[in-house]
Amino acid sequence: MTPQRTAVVTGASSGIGAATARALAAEGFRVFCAARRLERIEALADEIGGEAVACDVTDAASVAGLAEAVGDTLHVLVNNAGGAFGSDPVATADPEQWRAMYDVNVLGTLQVTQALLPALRASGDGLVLNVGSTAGRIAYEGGGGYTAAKHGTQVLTETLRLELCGEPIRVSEIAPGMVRTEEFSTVRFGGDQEKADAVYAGVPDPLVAEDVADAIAWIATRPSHVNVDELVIRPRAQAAQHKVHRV
Ligand code: 8X3
Repeated sequence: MTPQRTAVVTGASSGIGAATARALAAEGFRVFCAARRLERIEALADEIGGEAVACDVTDAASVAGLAEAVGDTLHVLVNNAGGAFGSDPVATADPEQWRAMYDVNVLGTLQVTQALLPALRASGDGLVLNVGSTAGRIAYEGGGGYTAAKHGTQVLTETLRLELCGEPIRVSEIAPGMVRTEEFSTVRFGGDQEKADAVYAGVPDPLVAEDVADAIAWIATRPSHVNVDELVIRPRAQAAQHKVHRV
């Protein structure tokens, strides 16, 4: 019997991360659900027969703990932990918010990838799948810190693919556009639910976390020689960042 394939999903406590953990479990993976909020990931791990690992991706010691919990081999790493903090223009944005966005979206991805690369290599068939954003493809007003960070995620991904060429590790990025999740926009606007709701107002069908998770599971289940470099995914109503159909 072939041993069960394993996956790590960071930011698994909600949204795209939680949906991805469920989707990969449904594909037969044993999933390590990593996030800071232990209660949430324990419930998820119970539900899907996975493991909960408390992890703050911006903390090196915490990431080392994740690597230890995972052990010697790993097939799939989904670097999903990330987020946007604030929406101020460049002229007045808080550098601390920019630092925090770079920290989680870029350095978090870097640290977790570095810590788990040996296990991915040891599996003989690894995949690093970074959750970027359409914000990593374009600039928009008020998005400076987030777009800069997600451009960073994209470049990190491309660089890693070049550097690992010849090794048994695929490197992919998924770049979602408008996805309505329970927390993303609320966190971005510091808990202002009205502003958060306005993002999706009148949009017939924004993507939901499950749509993105479905695409991630698809990437992760292609044959080993197939590397999906990048996959941009948006709702039908969003033809481009500034071109959103609202009713
Ligand atoms: C989220 C997409 O449009 O808020 O990563 O930048 S957007």
